[in-house]
Amino acid sequence: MKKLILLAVFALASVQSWAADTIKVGLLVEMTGTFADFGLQITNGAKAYMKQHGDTVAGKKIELIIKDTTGPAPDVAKRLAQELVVKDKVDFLAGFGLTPNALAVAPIATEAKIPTIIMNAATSVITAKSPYIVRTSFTLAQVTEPMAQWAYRNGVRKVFTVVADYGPGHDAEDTFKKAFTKMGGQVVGELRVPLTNPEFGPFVQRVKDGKPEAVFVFVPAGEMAVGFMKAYNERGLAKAGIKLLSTGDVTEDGVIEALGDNALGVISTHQYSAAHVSPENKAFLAAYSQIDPKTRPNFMAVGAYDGMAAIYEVVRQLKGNIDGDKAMQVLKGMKLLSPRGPIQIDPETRDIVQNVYVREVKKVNGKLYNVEFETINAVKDPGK
Ligand code: VNL
Repeated sequence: MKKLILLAVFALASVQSWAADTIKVGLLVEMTGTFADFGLQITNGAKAYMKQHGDTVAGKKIELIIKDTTGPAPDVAKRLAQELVVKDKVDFLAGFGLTPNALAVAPIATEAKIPTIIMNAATSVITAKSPYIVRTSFTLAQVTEPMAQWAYRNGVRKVFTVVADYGPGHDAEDTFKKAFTKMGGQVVGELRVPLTNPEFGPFVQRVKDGKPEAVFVFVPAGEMAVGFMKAYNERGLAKAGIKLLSTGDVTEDGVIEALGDNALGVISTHQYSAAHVSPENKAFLAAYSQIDPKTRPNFMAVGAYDGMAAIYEVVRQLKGNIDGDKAMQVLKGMKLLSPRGPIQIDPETRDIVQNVYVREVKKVNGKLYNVEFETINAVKDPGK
């Protein structure tokens, strides 16, 4: 009975938004706590797109409704998503810095038939949890496989892996091991660190004691990346000859200056660097700095910018009349020219297909950047 009432409310919600002259996008993001930088990057990226392209599409005003999930808090994310659907009658759900929040909202997307754009969360399974989910960010498997292959091709044979102990970390760990051992490499140790408040010192010491040639790391962007880098330096791993290989989350543009010169030479694989040279990236950086001149945009801002581009295209093609199923038809197979390069939504999996770049941390005009030096074109999520 409760479910029937809920369905009736959802049906009413979609009828009302049909007639309204505003398209509402509910952004569920981490605006406070340890992961507050994610919410800032995602909202800035979305606003940058709107600044650059105006806030009216097909005669309808695009409105962002921003809600704070406060961190990895699936119950909060779920309640806020329900409110956005039932009370605010949003046409789209979007945002999601963190995997647990995206997973919690998948059943609501399905039940209410709300197209839901994952702008960051990067565990492979997320898009399989609802036919109304698409992803404009990346998956850990997608960026990790090229790292394992690059390492082997460049002579690395013994690697220790360190990952955050939750969905994306498990994907990174599995993918690295599979790809690296398939080529003939060896994973000599695996560690999982807690997602909140990890004390990296003892973990990093165990890596050092394992005497690998390199350590492969995924921890979420932001404070955790800074914490890992600090322990890596303090425990003298570089001096012991243990190379640092990571996904771009660790050396992301938002924190790279805070990592300091110790980060010079770190090799990573990822989909976006602020140093990417293209007219699209130049325009993006200019739009972003109009929204927030004090921060450098990272991959999350780009995921949000492209997510808004996808939403604008849906509104345009459906002439402002948003229907969940029709919206999904437009999203499947959509191609966009992103600040990171060409991207496409795989029509089968609704996940992103994109270039993955191998980069090295270098100084460019006195500032630290991930300088791309190799491109692997049109990579699909190998986790599917
Ligand atoms: C996730 C993936 C979070 C990659 C991250 O930090 C990240 C996630 C914000 O899926 O939870 O860098």
